Amino acid sequence: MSQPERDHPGTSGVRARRSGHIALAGAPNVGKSTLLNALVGTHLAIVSPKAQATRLPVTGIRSEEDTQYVFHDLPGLLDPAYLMQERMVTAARERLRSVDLILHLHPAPDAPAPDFAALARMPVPPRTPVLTVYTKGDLVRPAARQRLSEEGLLVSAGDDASIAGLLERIRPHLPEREFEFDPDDIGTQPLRFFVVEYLREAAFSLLGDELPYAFAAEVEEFRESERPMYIRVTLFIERESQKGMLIGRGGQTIKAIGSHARGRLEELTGTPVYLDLWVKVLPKWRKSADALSRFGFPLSEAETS
Ligand SMILES: Nc1nc2c(ncn2[C@@H]2O[C@H](COP(=O)(O)OP(=O)(O)O)[C@@H](O)[C@H]2O)c(=O)[nH]1
Ligand SMILES: [Mg+2]
Repeated sequence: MSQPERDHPGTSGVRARRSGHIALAGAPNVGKSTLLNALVGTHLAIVSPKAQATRLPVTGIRSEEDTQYVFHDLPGLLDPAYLMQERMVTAARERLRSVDLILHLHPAPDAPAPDFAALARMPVPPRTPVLTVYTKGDLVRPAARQRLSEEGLLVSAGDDASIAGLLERIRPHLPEREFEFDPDDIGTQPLRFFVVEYLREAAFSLLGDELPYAFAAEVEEFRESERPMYIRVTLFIERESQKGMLIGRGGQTIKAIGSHARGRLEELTGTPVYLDLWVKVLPKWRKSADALSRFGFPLSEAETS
């Protein structure tokens, strides 16, 4: 078990600045988004006990005095079954190619982790260093916890010491260079992106087992300087018969979805938000190249080759 590399001693204690990009990658549901939020200290990425909540990469920044960590929470590396999943995996793979370090997350109760190149279906293993990180450390017994932390890295999202230990292990892999982003920034994506994400998070927690996967959202109007901030959003489902479930009796389900998303947005922006929600049916959007492009999914490898 190697110790974290130390910066050159004797330079009056001032460490050279480092800054770089780190991917949080792994199978669906291993705790990537939860870890991103713990690393950044804000609920930026959506989290769900249901798999595949994350559809597009989410970037979160953590700036310390001498280090800027730019984390990329990726969609789960799965074997794609239809076009949306192909695009999700493509987006994940693309991001894997542009980072300085890959963290391969795997739940501690399911240790050992599989081979990363096989999981990512990359015929040529990435040249980028890959560190295996066992997540959900709180779910295994102390003996297993001890063993896994000796073999590699073990974290629990709620355990600050494990997060600090992880950051220490990441730092030496980041290039020595100036910060890329303002140290006050916690993300790079526009607020519109998070409007959609938080609505989807609510859909995952309130809409049963199937419907969240057929759910999408699109911001139609955004009046950022108004107070409350006015945001009009269309919520999409795939079939007419799903409308009733989304809206709920007396509108209570859609109201709860809006209220969850509004809470998260107000926390993120520190300003009151008004969400004006509309519902539309968009048949088979998850298999439609046009709809997927409109919702921000980059073209899949198969579509561009
Ligand atoms: N007990 C425990 N549960 C966790 C931990 N990290 C994530 N989870 C849970 O695992 C599930 C999947 O988490 P999520 O971050 O959405 O996984 P992702 O699909 O890899 O992004 C959620 O129910 C989380 O609450 C952890 O450290 N401990
Ligand atoms: Mg996720």
